[in-house]
Amino acid sequence: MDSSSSSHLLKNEDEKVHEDPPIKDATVNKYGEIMSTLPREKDWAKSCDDLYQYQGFWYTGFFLEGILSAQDHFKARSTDILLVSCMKTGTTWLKALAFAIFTRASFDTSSNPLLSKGPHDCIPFLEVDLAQEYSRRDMEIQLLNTHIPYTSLPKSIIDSGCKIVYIWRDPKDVFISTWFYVGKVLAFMGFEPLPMEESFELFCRGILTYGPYWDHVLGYWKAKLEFPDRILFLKYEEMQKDTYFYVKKLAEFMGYPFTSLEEENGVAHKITEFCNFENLSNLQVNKSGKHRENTPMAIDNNIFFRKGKVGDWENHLTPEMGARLDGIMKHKLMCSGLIASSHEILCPPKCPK
Ligand code: PAP
Repeated sequence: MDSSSSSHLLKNEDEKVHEDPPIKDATVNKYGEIMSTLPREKDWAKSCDDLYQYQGFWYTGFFLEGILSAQDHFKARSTDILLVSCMKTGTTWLKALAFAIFTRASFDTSSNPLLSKGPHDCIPFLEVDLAQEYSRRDMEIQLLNTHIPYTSLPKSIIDSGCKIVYIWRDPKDVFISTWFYVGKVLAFMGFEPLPMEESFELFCRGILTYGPYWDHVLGYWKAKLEFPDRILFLKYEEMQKDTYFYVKKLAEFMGYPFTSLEEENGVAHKITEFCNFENLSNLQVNKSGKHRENTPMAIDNNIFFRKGKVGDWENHLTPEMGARLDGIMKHKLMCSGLIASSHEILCPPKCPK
């Protein structure tokens, strides 16, 4: 990678390519009309706004407006690299790894912007940061991230042929991670989160922001089967077992493989260690800093770091609840080739092509 393609990542606001005009009222009204026709279900809190079902998936009004706007306006480029996940499946980790890989010619791990900005501030989030008609997109930035399901991606992403990295995770840990995260966010907004058992029922019915979880995974898996070279499929549990292997795989897929000199100098190892849960969660910026600081959407970076463990569900769900989620996942995914048995939810074949 040439260093000029990464130095822009630190550009100031005033150096960016586009300026945002005010959002047009007509656009907001247009989405309001669409949204008023959609099926609704209650979210994971008492007296909180509903979730809307759009193109088969559930969203809060805030995310749905962003998705509708991104579908209308976002212009992808063939050189983009899209990091995709359903919520709480390893996005923060994947963003840190991809950013450290992409910027390594300009910054080593002692000077990387990840030391002073959380991973979510280093890579823009499509449906929030890039959804407007005149996006503030820095045209040099190749990395972006989204939770949008494959079948709802803006058409320009599909047409561009850009690379996609997808990360998924055992649904039992996804549920627990989501429950703790959503509980904190809702409490912060002044809502009383539902008890775990009630949220679990909703999760099993597929009702969660960006859910059903299994349909999200299946959508990208089918796309992977159709476009094998375009999509890299990663699994959180496998990455925990052999992060170094997947860091090299990710770099290769992104088009920035580690050179033999870099291998000799241990660059891939350093990135692996730098981005591990222990190190990242203990950086001051992630302990006490804020994501989207100085905006109305500011949120503590530490909300994205909880335990970072495989199998924490066992501390919170009964074996019956675990078996129920495994059963749903198996039923939904078995014929897809992604998993051949419920055992593989936890132990998939290494790095499916
Ligand atoms: P997001 O969808 O809000 O972006 P996401 O990063 O996908 O969240 O998921 C958060 C989970 O990843 C948390 O899992 P837990 O609740 O089971 O602990 C979080 O702790 C974990 N996580 C964050 N950073 C890392 C990391 N560097 N390595 C491994 N796991 C991580």
